[in-house]
Amino acid sequence: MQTSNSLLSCLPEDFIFGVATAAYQIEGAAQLDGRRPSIWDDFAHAGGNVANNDSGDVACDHYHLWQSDLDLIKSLNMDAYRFSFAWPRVIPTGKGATNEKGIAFYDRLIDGCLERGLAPFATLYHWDLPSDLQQYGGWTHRDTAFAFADYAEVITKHFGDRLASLTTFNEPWCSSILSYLYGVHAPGKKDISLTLKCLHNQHLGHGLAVQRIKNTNPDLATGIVLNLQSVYPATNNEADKAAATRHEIFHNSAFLDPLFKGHYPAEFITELAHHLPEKWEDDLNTIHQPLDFWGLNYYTPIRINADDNPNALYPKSLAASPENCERTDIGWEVAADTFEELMIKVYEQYTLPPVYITENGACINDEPIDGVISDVRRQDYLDQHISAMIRAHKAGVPVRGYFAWSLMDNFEWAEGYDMRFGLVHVDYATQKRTIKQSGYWYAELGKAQLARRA
Ligand code: GCO
Repeated sequence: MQTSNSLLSCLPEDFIFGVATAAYQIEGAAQLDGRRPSIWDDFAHAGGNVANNDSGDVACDHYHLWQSDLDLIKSLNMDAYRFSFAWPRVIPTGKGATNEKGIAFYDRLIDGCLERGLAPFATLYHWDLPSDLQQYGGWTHRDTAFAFADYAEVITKHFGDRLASLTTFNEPWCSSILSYLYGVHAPGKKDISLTLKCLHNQHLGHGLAVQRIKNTNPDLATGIVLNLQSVYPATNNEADKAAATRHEIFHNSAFLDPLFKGHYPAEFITELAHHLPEKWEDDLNTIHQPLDFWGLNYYTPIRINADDNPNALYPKSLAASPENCERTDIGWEVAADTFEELMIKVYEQYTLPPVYITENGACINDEPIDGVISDVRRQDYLDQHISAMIRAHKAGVPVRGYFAWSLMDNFEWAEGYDMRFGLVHVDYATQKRTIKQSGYWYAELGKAQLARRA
């Protein structure tokens, strides 16, 4: 297997390497300087929803440690830093008045990136909806889409001329299906009708926000980040193959089609249109905005069995648990070829703008031994997946950059702090950061890419 380093010369010299984080997962300072609660504060504080009843109250205390964290990113020879704005820090109630201390924090953070030569790749929504909007139904209520567009305009006016790009949503699949159908993420509902209303209103919010961003700053590169699934039937039997096709329509095409084709998949409409908001058709042109880029977050494939329960909901698919495969410590299968296959397949099926790999990484929970974290399995995962990305690029996929998830261990949503995805270890008792072996390996790759431009 060729390694990333041996394949690096296959990438353009302007290809960028970066690291990614998200506000609620790293900032902490949850009740400080005017920030009001988000649905994730409420979900975590409710108890029983997050491992160990962990929350983002303190997290990695990035709100106070952002300067040394930016120094850390620079020391890893990175070109770019992907972070998210916390809506409840910028517009605490979700609508109306902005919070000057919140604006000031992101002013310092973005200027700090620029001073260190780090391109700021920002996300508007990484799941921390202001709780004040949730009391009106949050994303299941159409008004939230318009509040989101107002928020997008505020961010663009304050920061747009300094950002390398602005992403509307990180993984709307998580903030709709994981949050409203499976109940695993905030606000923890299990209702197909609420799921479809949330999914559609988030699509609408995306389209409205792109219009506002472009009206405010036409030059600001604008896109969306999707966690598409690499779907395979668990067996060769026809029922599993049909279930895999249905699964792909529900979990991938219900996002890709409205965003990039201007309509929902026909089968999705046949099966589920009655759960969409009234007059949903009238929103399709707004949703279908031209984008400068899109982001792909990828970790693991999914293998599908048919769900033959007569009461099963569409898409009537179940995730199989294959035997004898390599897994990370969160239980996700490691199969880098499925990453390459997904990228090639999606560009065969859709007309898409260039893509950034906005998240890829491994949950490996190694702890320091004599101050050293020898996370060889994460290094191997990154090497295999960056190599797979380069092969997809050689096959014609217009990939422009790669962001490792994550800069540092952080609040892993329902898994709390038990699951570690960082290139840098965080001792949460002391907030001490320790670069792991994988971090040093990734830094060497970044250094090699920088050297190609010298
Ligand atoms: C996601 C989120 C990240 C996660 C990471 C590991 O993709 O789910 O963007 O916030 O922490 O992916 O699950």
